[in-house]
Amino acid sequence: MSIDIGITGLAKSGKTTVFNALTKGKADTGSLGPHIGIAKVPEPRLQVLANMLQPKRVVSAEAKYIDIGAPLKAISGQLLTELTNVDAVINVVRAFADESIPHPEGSLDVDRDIATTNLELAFSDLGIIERRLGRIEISLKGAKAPERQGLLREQELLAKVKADLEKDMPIRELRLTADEARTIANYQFLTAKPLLIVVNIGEEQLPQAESLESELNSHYSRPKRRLITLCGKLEMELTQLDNSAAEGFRAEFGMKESGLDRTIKLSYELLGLLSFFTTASGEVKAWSIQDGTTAVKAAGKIHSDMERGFIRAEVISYDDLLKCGSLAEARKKGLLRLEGKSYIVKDGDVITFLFNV
Ligand SMILES: Nc1nc2c(ncn2[C@@H]2O[C@H](COP(=O)(O)OP(=O)(O)OP(=O)(O)O)[C@@H](O)[C@H]2O)c(=O)[nH]1
Ligand SMILES: [Mg+2]
Repeated sequence: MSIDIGITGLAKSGKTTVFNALTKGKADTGSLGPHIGIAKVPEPRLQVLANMLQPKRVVSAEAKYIDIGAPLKAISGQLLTELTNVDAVINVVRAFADESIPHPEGSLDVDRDIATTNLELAFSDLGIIERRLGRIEISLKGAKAPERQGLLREQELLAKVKADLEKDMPIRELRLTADEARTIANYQFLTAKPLLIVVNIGEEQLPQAESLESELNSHYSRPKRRLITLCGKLEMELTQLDNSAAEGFRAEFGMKESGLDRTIKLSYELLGLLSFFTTASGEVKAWSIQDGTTAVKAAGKIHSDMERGFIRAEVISYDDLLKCGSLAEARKKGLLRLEGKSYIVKDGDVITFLFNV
């Protein structure tokens, strides 16, 4: 199970270009979506572990990107389901100037376009809420006391969320009780998901990329919402080169880190994800999980049999393992801990799951 990230934005903002850059894909920018692709999650510790343990295979965690490829207000049915199932949303906003590519709104305006997409996301949620409120209304007519209570609570919560959405307040920024948050989670609302705004700049704007990013972030950075600048076109072209040539280009353009690595890392931060590693069967693998995940659930991420037949986990932190140089040495030093089902997995844990099937 990978992390799924949906790519939205206005027409001709560079969604498919950014999608290609992220997934090293070659989707035709002229073609309609949806495009679906996989990206390896950058995790420098994975290579260090591989150098030490010399496994047969090294396997990165993966993120799945979905370029919806249709305007938000036009999507429904299967495509809407696809989008509401994602874990996080990327909104591509056009900042590059190119007269040969007409902007749907007739002019470049990053703030306006961010506001427009936010409205569209909210509009999709309002549609879901209204349909549900209508159904609750009908159910209430024949409902018996216990059922009635639950329906009334849900009605009240949805009415509150609706009023906030109408005041431009996305669900991810609402203060909800744990109970309310659970109810809301069932709906997969789009404005409840972490949002990464990718401002797609032209090559000529690269020297200002950093200052533009911090200026925009001072307006747009909120809980579970962040903004980055990225030159989609250049990043897409760089994916076609080998690593050292790409590095050379980056240096020339004064780009410190690959825009793709930054995009994935930021999405991970917004989602509260961390990495753990497994080393069984000669394969060193990185996995991503939500902060706070228990050992038994982490095992389930690898295979449902491992969750069902979970016995215990043998755990060592990445740093401790590095100090020991090998798992055998770590075992000798007594640094391999035995942990049970409810152990909360920490970032960088190297884990061997013991299970029976
Ligand atoms: N000059 C310039 N052109 C770009 C940049 N990014 C994207 N483009 C071009 O803009 C056009 C639209 O890009 P796409 O990636 O297809 O945009 P999109 O949002 O997927 O477009 P639709 O799916 O048609 O709504 C393409 O011709 C791209 O090559 C950029 O940074 N600079
Ligand atoms: Mg497209």
